[in-house]
Amino acid sequence: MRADVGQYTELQKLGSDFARFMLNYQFAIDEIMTKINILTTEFEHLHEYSPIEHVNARLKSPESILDKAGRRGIDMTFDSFRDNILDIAGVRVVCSFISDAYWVAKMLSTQSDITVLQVKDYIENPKSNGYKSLHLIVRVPIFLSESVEHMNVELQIRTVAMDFWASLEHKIYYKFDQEVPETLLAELADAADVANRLDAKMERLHNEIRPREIRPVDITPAPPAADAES
Ligand code: 0O2
Repeated sequence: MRADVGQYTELQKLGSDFARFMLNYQFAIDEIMTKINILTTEFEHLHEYSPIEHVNARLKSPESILDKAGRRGIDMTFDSFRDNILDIAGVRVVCSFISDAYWVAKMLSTQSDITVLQVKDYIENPKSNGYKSLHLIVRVPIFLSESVEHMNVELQIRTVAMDFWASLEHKIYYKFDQEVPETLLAELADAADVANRLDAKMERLHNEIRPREIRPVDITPAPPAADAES
């Protein structure tokens, strides 16, 4: 095979542009992680327990971004990826209790530098397969040497039981390539019900020592700004 030096140089440039594009999303994740760490540490100090079991962050791979853009008919430009693919940076917060999940959402979304663009409350309104989680798309500023960029981050906030169910369901869908047998779907629906009852029971027990109400988030997403970057 003969190497085409022109193509090779273009690929190198594309790789380098992609790396620069992704770097800003990594900074946005870093900002959100710092906010979560501060909230958790303060909460632990005040209440002597942690509302958060664990936090994961991930950057969508360039392959997944191109794949999603292709599936959704999104223009193959960085501007278009930024405007239309809102989960390039993702942070998943796994909480002990449902009330904690809403607390985390509220504490983050009311910070003055955060703009909430979208809220999907699959805890209040689970998906038909049983999936539960609270999803927020937030915009956070990152301060660079010569500019301030506003980056979108997808937050998924849920309980341990919801997370356990979602990761198993994801593995099953992956294994069966989306064609999951009916019996397994029924078992998954049943498992979702068990997980819900566990969450409700744990919340009740926890309330015995620390009474709290489950208050779903009351967040109105900001209207899209005509000149803002997405
Ligand atoms: P991945 O690989 O996990 O990132 P969007 O994709 O955000 O443009 P969508 O799908 O309407 O639009 O957003 P939604 O409903 O907020 O879901 C976003 C993410 O939530 C998904 O990302 C999954 O991670 C998770 N999710 C949503 N529904 C389910 C579900 O039924 N089961 C499981 N296990 N996870 C779910 P992606 O992009 O699908 O994949």
